Amino acid sequence: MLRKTHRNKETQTHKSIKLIMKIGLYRYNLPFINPIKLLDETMESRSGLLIYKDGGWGEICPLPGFSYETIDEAQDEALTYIHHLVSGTSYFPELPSVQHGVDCMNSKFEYSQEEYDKFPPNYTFLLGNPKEITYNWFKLIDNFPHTVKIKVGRHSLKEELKMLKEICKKSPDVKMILDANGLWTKEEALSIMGFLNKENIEYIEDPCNNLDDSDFVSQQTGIPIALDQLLRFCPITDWGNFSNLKAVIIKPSIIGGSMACNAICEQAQLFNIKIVASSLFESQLGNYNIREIARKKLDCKAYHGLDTNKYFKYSVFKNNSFDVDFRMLSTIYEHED
Ligand code: OSB
Ligand code: MG
Repeated sequence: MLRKTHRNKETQTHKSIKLIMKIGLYRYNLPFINPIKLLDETMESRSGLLIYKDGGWGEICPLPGFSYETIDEAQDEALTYIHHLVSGTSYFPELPSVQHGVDCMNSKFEYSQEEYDKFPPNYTFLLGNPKEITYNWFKLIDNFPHTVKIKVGRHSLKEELKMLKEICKKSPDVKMILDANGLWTKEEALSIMGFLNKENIEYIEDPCNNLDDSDFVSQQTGIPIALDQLLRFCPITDWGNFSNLKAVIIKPSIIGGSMACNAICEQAQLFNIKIVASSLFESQLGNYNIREIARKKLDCKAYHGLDTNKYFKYSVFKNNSFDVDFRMLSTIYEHED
């Protein structure tokens, strides 16, 4: 009886919000199942903003350590954007995360399970220390994924090499995407690569913290590299100078709106470089939006690495649906015509 009353109340609130709302800005804070350490900081949860207008949803969620802007700066600019919209003047956002969120909102993507299932992530993403990663890989023994992305450069060379060798031994055909986030020196990268079969390595994302050392690693080993955080230090006109640049990683939350993403995409196609649309631990809604960008706008139908939803304890979508769950959001701004 109690449950029923509660459920009724819930749908009512949801309906009334949906009917009157035209423009809204909301904040979420989603805890991870286990704390996540990407660089120095350990993250217990992910905070971001959802922006809504007339049936379209966008997400604005700079990530500390990776984005230049903070979430508070992004929120300020999102509010500036909204105030212009409400007063009928135009404003083009400057911050990449805001550009991206506004672009998605205006694209009015449709969310459905059927579409979602047609376009699963191209690689399995594994996080954790070398023991956890090895263990989690072994758990997939029934049907090892073809490609796995693994963070490296975080633990001792010995432990990481052991992990990579064990993974290759268990699944000799595996293709590994190694993401060092610039944490290896070129000597470290060379020494660990010397023990691996290069057939098992799809590419290394940002092996070292600068373009020259990263290029040196691929030159010496014949192993391709991909540019992710290093992309911003590399003018598009220099892409041809690399000895083996296989992919550029597009994180729209960092690169910005569709204009910036499309420019990179066009150039990549010219150079025959793979484009990988990738996540910044957006919420499930932001993750879906990036899939839609990859599928519909960047024309990189085959490539996207967005296997990050599994690390979240809760979703901004209601159970088994793609309806936004307003109970997960706090309202920053709402406006009705
Ligand atoms: O360097 O690719 C990265 C997540 C947050 C910040 C930076 C990175 C990542 C990932 C996510 O690796 C996995 C992916 O989408 O490839
Ligand atoms: Mg990366």
